[in-house]
Amino acid sequence: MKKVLALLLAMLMVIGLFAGCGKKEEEKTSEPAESVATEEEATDEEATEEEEEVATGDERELDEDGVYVTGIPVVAEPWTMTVCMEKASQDVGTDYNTDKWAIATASADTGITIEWDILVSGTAGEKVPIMLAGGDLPDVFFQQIGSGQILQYSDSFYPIDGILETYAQNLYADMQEVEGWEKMAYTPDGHIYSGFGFYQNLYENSMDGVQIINNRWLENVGKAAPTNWDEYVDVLKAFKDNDANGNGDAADEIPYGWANGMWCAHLYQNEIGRFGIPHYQSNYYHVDENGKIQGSRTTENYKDYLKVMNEMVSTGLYDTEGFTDGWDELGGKVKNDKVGTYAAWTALEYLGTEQAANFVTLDRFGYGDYTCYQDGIKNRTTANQLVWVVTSACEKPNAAVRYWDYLASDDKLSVATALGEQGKLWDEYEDGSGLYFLVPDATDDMNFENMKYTWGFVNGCPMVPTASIPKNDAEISPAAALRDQMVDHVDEFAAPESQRVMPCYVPAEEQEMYSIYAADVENAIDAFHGESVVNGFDDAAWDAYVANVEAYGYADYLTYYQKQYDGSF
Ligand SMILES: [Ca+2]
Repeated sequence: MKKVLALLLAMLMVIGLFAGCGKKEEEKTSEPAESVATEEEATDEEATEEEEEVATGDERELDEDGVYVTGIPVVAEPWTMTVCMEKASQDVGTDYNTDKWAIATASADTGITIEWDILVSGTAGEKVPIMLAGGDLPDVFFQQIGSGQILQYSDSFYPIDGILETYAQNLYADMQEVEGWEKMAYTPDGHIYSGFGFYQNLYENSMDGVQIINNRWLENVGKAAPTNWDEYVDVLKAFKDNDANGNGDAADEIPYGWANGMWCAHLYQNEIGRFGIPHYQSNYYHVDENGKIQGSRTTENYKDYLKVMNEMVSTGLYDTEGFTDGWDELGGKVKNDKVGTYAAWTALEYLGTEQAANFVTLDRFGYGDYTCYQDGIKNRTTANQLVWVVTSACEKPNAAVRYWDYLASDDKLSVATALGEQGKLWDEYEDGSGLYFLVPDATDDMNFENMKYTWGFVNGCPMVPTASIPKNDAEISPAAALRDQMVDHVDEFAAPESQRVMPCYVPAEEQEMYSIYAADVENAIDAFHGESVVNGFDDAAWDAYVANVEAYGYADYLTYYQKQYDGSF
């Protein structure tokens, strides 16, 4: 690989194209044409060291399909490939080749034109399986293929594991940024079918709900924001017993609002962390600090959680309607100023700027002596496993791979693939210290979501490594920065990435086995949770519940996730 790189670096310097972006410039190739050489990079050690070897390096290696192994253009003769994807419903554009700056740029630079096979929004789930079953394949499926389809129709796709170090150098370098990337990338029989996509980890996505509390209510009842469980219960009682919202009715306050039908306001996901059990991706298991999958729902911690939650709900300190409430019901209560504290993405999800300003992030604290966790995973990986999947029908598969690899050659090109041209929804600080998000004024014809999906592919970009992910800058976008500040407040309580089960390929027979017991295990757990929180339980009921869940196959259920965590299917 080093030799190929040296060859390319030397060539790029000769024609004056080389410049880096992000921290991986030594590993990256095919820099975009608008880049300029800098002194620092021109004296790059690796390049100068081997420069003499490649004195004739302006003759690039061309393969038998007329595809250059490195550099641009990618093809010796213009070539057109078909790419199939579903159009996003928010995309108000008419032509991907002109609306999406990254595609226009990549096509001009690589010599490859895309003929789009666009599926109407909402139809891919039906049409792609028919295409796969009938062997009616485009050259590339873009964001349409899941890991199950890769395993089921493996002969229909082009594995890239053999060309990672040649035609897919940039994708390969990006993949290796992700801890445990092999488990995510390789199928059970040892193949890779796509580079990763989206952002390596987006800070605001480290967690879901973050608890906020109404400062005005605190002032009305003469209390400070609580910093431990006892103070918290004291504040909730003060909210309940007084006219905390100040509307003249001392009985209409809901001290803590929650809703199992609102994705970041579930009771279990937000409260179990106070009882020493980390929560991120599953309501039924967690990974301990030794990398072992543990059943969260048959522990003494969970038994304590149930007792305390029953006490909170039965005394009205926690909302009594949370099991049946959804997004709208909780939102109605919050908008009507009935809720003192709840777990939110930000207060702006329900409230206007003025009302939202009453809420502040609550400190995170545990119950009793338990270790305290915040729902979430520190800097969790958000990279997608499968994005750009080349098919076996493709006449020049290496060229199709290199087209996508070109968009991974510069992190700014990757961000532009997601969000459009620089200066629209993102830009670079003048001192070159990084990128930031922009949120322009919206119009009736073009709201913010329309902009994102019309100018870019949003999730459908080569993975943007952590160092190059645009920042939420408070001076540029206060609403986006608010979320980062909330995450900052409680991030120390989130579990580390090592306690997360990463996505991987699951063989069909394992998946089939899992489906036999999983629903029974989860249903039994959910039923006892609801019953116990609302009506309470005794030791005999607890013992019977534990035996019941085990009889349904909880041990097998946990073994399945252990294999996924270990990558040992
Ligand atoms: Ca009131």
